[in-house]
Amino acid sequence: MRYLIKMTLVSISVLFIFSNCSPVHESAPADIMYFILIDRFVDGNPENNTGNNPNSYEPYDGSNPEALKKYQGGDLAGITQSLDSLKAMGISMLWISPFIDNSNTDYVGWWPYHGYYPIDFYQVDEHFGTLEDLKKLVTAIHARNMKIIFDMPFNQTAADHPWINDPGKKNWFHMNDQDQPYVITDWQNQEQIEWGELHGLPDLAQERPEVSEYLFEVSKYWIEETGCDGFRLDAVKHIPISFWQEYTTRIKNLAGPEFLLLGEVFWGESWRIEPYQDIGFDYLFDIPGYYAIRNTFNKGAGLDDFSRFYKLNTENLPDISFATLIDNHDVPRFNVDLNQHAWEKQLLALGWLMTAPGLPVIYSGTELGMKGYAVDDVRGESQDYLNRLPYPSTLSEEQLFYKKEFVELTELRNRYPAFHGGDFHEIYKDWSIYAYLRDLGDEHLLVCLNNATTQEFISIPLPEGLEISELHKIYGEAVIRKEARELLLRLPPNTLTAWKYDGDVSADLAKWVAFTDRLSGDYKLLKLFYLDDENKVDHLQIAGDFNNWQPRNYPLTRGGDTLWLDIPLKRGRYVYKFVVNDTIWLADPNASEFSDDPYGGQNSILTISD
Ligand SMILES: [Ca+2]
Ligand SMILES: [Ca+2]
Ligand SMILES: [Ca+2]
Repeated sequence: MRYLIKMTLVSISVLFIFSNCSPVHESAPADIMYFILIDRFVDGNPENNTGNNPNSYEPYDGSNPEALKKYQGGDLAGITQSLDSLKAMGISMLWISPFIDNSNTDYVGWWPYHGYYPIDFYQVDEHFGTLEDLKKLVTAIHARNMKIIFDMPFNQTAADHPWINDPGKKNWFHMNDQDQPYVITDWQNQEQIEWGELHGLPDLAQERPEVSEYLFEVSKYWIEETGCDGFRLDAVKHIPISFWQEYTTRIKNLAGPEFLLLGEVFWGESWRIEPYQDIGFDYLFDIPGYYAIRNTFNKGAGLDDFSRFYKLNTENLPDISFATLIDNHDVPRFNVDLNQHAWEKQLLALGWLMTAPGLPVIYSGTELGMKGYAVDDVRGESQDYLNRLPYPSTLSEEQLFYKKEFVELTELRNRYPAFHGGDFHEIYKDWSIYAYLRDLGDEHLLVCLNNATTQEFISIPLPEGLEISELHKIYGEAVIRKEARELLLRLPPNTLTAWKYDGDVSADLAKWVAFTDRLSGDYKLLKLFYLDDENKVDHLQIAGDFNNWQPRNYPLTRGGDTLWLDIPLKRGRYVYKFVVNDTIWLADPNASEFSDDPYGGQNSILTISD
């Protein structure tokens, strides 16, 4: 029933868009990228499903999770068949998982259906099709005015790559003095990260000219054979920066400045990404932003912490264009652990992605609300394969509804260039509500999102330098009224609303605004205490996933040798640490639960239920 009501409201707002149609902009709409794990998408040719090993294929029927370690039949022909429906979804660019020929055997029980165990860099894997299928796909993409980028795994090879036993290729791999592979034991040590084996796979020595030359020739081959539009480069942080500097220059010289290079530097901290910002990539994935989005819209971190995070990210990484994401095939899907409001929260996170700067990258299945699974939850094994379920061959009514809601967001982004290329200004933030402007030329947009599970009423004072006369709703369900220098809003729970307005934004309008300490109806105040019996604490803060691990001050009172902190939190399960005197990070000894942190220490866990 809820669906029907919501659909009616949406169709009214769609009519509203057309009746207030904005002038058509000259600039082409920016891209929305869609990521396809080839094997898990559409099976366009069942004849290639077993490849050259019948054991490699076992269809998943919902009750045999072991089958997900094998191939599921998706292929290049299946993608070609799906292009019209992808285009209709507002997608303009595809990133496909590696099609390069993979090992023909399993690796400790796992078949290389994901494409990251290359055995022949010059062949198409037999499960995915042929070179002809690949060329057909690129032609069909370009015929629809779409683009496609290929995933290039250059860090490692399959464990049974023929070079392993080739004496002439001995030094193509990283080996230590004892002729043994390096193992990554210290994730703070960049040399280990670059030279150590990932998942125990042979690690290519890209600093050797013959290896870098080979990888360049491979790239050149695929560009010249297919006319693809770019590469997504895998495991960038595991390959020396010197390689990337030369590689990106040579590829741009070969394929032209428009050839897109998207790098995967999988670090959650912006300072770790900083060294990669000026080495020739057009885009890097916004992994820090991924964590902030997840902590905020899935776990209930405050929007002030979200904003503090983005400010830091923007300031630390001024030269990066980000490819933004809410999840991908390497992490649990966004909605993992979200039982209540799972789709609403996911749509809200996607609403942020579609109205914020960056190149949105959507993991296939996101538009259907495909369910995510937590690490180690189900079988005590990697979560990977459970977050890589096959794309449904027929869509349920619920999935069709989700897809329709998703498409409303892509249409919103595609219709208004300011969402992609406009200036960003906050105008309001409290614990649950975030309002911001996107401004490009004479296109002025206002977005307000409510991350509370409760309906909220707020008033936003208009900052100096912002003039708003008329507001026209272009997306969502909130109600707005302008009175003198104030906007009055009623915001439904878990929603984002956008307006186009007539008015003016002065060139010196501040990018960030002060935090309004206003709690939505779904917050609770939690008291945590810290025993300071030696009276050594001058400054006590907390950092956790509820504030994106940015240490934050909370109201603090002292009673004898005990310090009490008042922390507003929503229902959920959180991981945190005390930060004492700005430098010492400690688990809360009074927590009832703990987990390991990535640095050999412990985090505390707290759970807030109803
Ligand atoms: Ca197939
Ligand atoms: Ca193969
Ligand atoms: Ca490496």
